[in-house]
Amino acid sequence: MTEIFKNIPEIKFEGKNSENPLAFKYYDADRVIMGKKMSEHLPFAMAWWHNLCAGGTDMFGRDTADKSFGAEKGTMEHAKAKVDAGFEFMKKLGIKYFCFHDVDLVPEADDIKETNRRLDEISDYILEKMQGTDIKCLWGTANMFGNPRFMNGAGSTNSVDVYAFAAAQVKKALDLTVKLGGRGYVFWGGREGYETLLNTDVKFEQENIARLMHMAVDYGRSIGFKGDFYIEPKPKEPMKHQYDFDAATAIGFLKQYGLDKDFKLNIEANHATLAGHTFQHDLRISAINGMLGSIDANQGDTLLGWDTDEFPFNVYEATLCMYEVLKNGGLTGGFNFDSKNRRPSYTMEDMFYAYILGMDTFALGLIKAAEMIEDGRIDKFVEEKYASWNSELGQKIRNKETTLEELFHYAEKLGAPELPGSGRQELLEGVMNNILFK
Ligand code: XLS
Ligand code: CA
Ligand code: CA
Repeated sequence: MTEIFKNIPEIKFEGKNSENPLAFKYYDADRVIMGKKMSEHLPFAMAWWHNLCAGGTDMFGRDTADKSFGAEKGTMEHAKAKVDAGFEFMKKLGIKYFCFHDVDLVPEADDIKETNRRLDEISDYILEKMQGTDIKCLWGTANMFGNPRFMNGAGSTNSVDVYAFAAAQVKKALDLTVKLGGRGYVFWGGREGYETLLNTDVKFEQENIARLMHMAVDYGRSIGFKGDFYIEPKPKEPMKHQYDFDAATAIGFLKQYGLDKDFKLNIEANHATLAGHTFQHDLRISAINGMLGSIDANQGDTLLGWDTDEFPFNVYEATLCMYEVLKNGGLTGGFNFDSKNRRPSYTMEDMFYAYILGMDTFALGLIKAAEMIEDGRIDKFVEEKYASWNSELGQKIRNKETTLEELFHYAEKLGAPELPGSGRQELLEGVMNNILFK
């Protein structure tokens, strides 16, 4: 096998004083943090699409990066070259998982039968590559937003034929996910939404999406898929309004349609901020509902109103993310870098620098989040903040043993409550800084 990333060695941990750009400064796979190896806390995944397919094309210009990997684009040789490149890339970085859309793997043919034949061929090739390695699939998905047929949505489309095509893609993508041993299956509803309510029957569309998801669960379980299904919330882009707006909306939808036992959420940092939330907010909302499943680990630019999918470097955000993940007892999924190099970072070295940055940022976030928990000052404050609820009255309310009238009489007797106590935000932010920079 010819080496593709010729000047890139295996990336090793060298520690924070290293100035070697091709070394980890914080990600030390075997280092134990709170009883678990870093590599177990952080099951990192490579996103097939950004890393192996995307060359930097944007609305104003064509590719800057050459992702041909020595083969002619649009051929099965190219599809295989991407597999070769992907496995070499993951091995050199010590990444154990990948995520894919069906159409990332092979060029889509005019007829679905031919596309599926190509998918069988490439998945056999991927399986071969997986042998003798500990690389696995984190999750698979079907791209139901790129082809023009999905202009009005997939599960939410007005066309029953397009709906059937979407269902066929989901079936095949589930087959592939199971074949490659995937931990999860993602629904990102990129075109499941609307531009104007003047032409949209929202209730009808949402019921049809739910039906598609139910069929996916039934089929998945019938072929032995034991993992989680995920919804990946995103509020907008490409549609003006997407039904899976944020974690809370997606959870409401899953509960409304009886899908909450089989589905969890795949939270993407940049999508949370597009919804006007912090990343931490959507993680917390998912976690308290028992639905924090997996993470797309990128970062947006809040000065821009669109999905920039940048590699994460913000250690504050990564720390608060890992704080939520540790409190959640980890993830059943992992951390997929749904991130892309900036357009001018077009060389092969840049692909490695980007993943090193992302992996180091989350490793540092993990170290610092564990320190925050072990330090205990923040937890202690939160416990004390709610201490009044330990009173007899507090317990009665929590145990659903009070009435409005009883509380009315209690309030009358009291006359006026004392102020509830300082929120100490600045103090706590100082504690976090103190831990981050000590
Ligand atoms: C796009 C989404 C997409 C999903 C998978 O914004 O992040 O990449 O993760 O379809
Ligand atoms: Ca995104
Ligand atoms: Ca994503």
